Amino acid sequence: MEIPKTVKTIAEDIKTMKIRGAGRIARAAAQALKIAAEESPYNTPNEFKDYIKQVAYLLLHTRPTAVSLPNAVRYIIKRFVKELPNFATFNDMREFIITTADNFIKRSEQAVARIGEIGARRIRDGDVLLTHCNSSAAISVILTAFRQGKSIEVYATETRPRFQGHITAKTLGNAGVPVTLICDNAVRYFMNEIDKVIVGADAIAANGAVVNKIGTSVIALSAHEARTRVYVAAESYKFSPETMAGELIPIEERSPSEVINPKKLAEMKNVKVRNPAFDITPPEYIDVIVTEKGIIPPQAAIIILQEEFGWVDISDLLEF
Ligand code: RI2
Repeated sequence: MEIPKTVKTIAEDIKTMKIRGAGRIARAAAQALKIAAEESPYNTPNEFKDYIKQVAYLLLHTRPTAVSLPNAVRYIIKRFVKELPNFATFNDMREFIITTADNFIKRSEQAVARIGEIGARRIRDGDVLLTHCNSSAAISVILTAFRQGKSIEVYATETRPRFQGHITAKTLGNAGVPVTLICDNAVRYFMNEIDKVIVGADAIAANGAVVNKIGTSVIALSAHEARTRVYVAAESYKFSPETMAGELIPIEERSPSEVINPKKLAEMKNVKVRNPAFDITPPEYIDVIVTEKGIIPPQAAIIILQEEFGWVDISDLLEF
């Protein structure tokens, strides 16, 4: 079926990480469904239904790990499918997708702001924080605490291979927060100076394990050894319903060219490159997860999942 170029561009931008960050990816997917509805080349209910499903499929196959992406698509499609018998005209269908996508985007933005408010309560005046990669949720906590007048300092890892830590350092620095940019491998060297580690999440499993940017698990391990607390800031749509039914969260492996120049690699004999984008931090190394619904210990992840999705029928989830 024909899919508008604007929609395909969003899918491509997610794939190439022009649009990145689990929350932003989710909002971009919702936006893409909205645009797809607005620019639909099909105007009969049956065609439109199949077309929307195809757009959903395209979006779902852009990046595999961030659960926020399928959860955003599901939020819209599930409601759409449930409402199908009640649509009188094609226009009703189109309007429904547009409104539901807008609702998701609004809900997502509000969640990030709320996480900031809730998480900032756990930050004390004088705290030295460490963050990894570039998480809007973690930044929301840090900036809210800072704007409340708490004197804080942040260590930001550069986050090889894509250096998203530079974005974090710039954002926080521009807001007036004192930032120290460090190499990823300097984390243990500085850990004893850190009061709290605060990171985001791409996905959270039913047992409270957190999937986040590669390197997070070694930071959490180092924090655990130094008895430094680890906070994860994540919206409820980052929790993976599939994991309630025993599915594993796939870990994206990206191109070797992000790690080393292909020409340089070609000069090396018997060398291959692996480039996993994420790793898994077990719940034992996480103190709390800050969600927009409140703060939970990682072991309570199942409660958030049940509130969001009820008991999961895996065949239902895999439909898209
Ligand atoms: P927010 C990012 O993934 C990072 O791993 C970050 O911690 C996580 O998404 C959550 O980001 P990537 O897209 O949703 O850079 O909190 O691979 O912004």
